[in-house]
Amino acid sequence: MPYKQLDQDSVIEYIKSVPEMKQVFSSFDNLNVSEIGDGNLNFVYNVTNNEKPKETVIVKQAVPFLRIVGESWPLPKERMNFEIMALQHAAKYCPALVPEIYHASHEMCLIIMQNLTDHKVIRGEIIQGKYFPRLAEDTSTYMAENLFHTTDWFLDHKTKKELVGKFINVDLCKITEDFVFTNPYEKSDTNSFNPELTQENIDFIQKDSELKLAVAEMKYKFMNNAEALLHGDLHIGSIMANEDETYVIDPEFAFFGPIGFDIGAFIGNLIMAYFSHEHRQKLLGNEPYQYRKWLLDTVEATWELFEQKFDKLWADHQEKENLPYWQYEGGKEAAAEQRKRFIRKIFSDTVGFAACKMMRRILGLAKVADIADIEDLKERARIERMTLKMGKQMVINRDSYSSIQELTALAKELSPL
Ligand code: SR1
Ligand code: MG
Repeated sequence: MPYKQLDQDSVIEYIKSVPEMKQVFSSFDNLNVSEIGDGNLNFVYNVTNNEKPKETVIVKQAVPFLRIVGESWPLPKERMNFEIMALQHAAKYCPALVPEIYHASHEMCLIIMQNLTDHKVIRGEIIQGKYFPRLAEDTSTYMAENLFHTTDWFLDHKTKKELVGKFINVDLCKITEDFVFTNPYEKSDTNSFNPELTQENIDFIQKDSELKLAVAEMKYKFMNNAEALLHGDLHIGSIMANEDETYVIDPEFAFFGPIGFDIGAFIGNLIMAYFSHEHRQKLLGNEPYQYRKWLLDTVEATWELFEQKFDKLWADHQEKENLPYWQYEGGKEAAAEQRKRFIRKIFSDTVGFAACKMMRRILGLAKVADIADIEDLKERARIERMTLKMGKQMVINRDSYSSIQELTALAKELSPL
């Protein structure tokens, strides 16, 4: 079927034409459709059988423009192919952590998948102060499994390069290059600020040479280090969860890039949530300590679990393959040292990328609701200044942090528990 942009009515017609949908819906007579997309790029429809609410799917379609801006900003709809491929790839290594795909169409640039009716996008829930006991465990597994199994440490040279080729995601990488690593650090029409931020606050980022060099180094790394297949946009709006389960969604930005980019995205978002809850917990009438502590505990646990899991996958693989340097005295120790050094480098990248992800959400086009929805603009600006201050220190000093606790200590220094 040639591409056609769907709407509430034509989604039903499309569903009826897909053979796999007969296994989901016992009848097409009373389907309810609602557009629920709250992201910046695509349209997302919830399709549910009114008579049997358990019969339900999500239809996600890419349109040939950037939704947050409108038709004046063209963006190839074929970006959906990356999401399809990335979900299929993740299903190999951590099927319990990604939604099931029922149908995918490269022509229609759409995917029909499992509707996670018992799970919510965690950003909104974290704003409300909800706990997700499995978040660090599951997110670290998702990252370790997907990232390790797409590195040269695991794949043979040919498979790796062929996969890198399939995931050359020109247009969505350009969005990240512009909106995460460029525009927020200079004067740009795409930036937007809280009016309560002063010129001095903006210059603190945009006119600091050391910071600009550091961000430029992170951008170069993003563009040139094809280490592993990334999710590419792993913020807390790309995770749906409840107390028992976690699902990672929306990998349309997938490409081969530096491993620390995914980890940094997730950790940077939790740090922003931590800052925002200095204000929010009071609004909710809660004692701020417990929830904010949980956010920082989750930052620490995510990194520590990721480090352990990535190292174990790698060590087990080295053992299984009986690599040559395991076959001499001291070889195993050398291999362990090699892993340690590489993971140390991932950590400094994680810190640098987390910083860029934080600063862009304050000065750039796309915000995070955690902070941007704070109605008292003076209070919002106060939280934004802490975020900028922390981001700046992190990116400049990214190589000097020797533990995740040093990073959470910095967050606590700027915004005490
Ligand atoms: C201009 S698009 C802004 C952002 O939306 C996505 O979620 C990505 O984070 C992208 O940078
Ligand atoms: Mg997204």
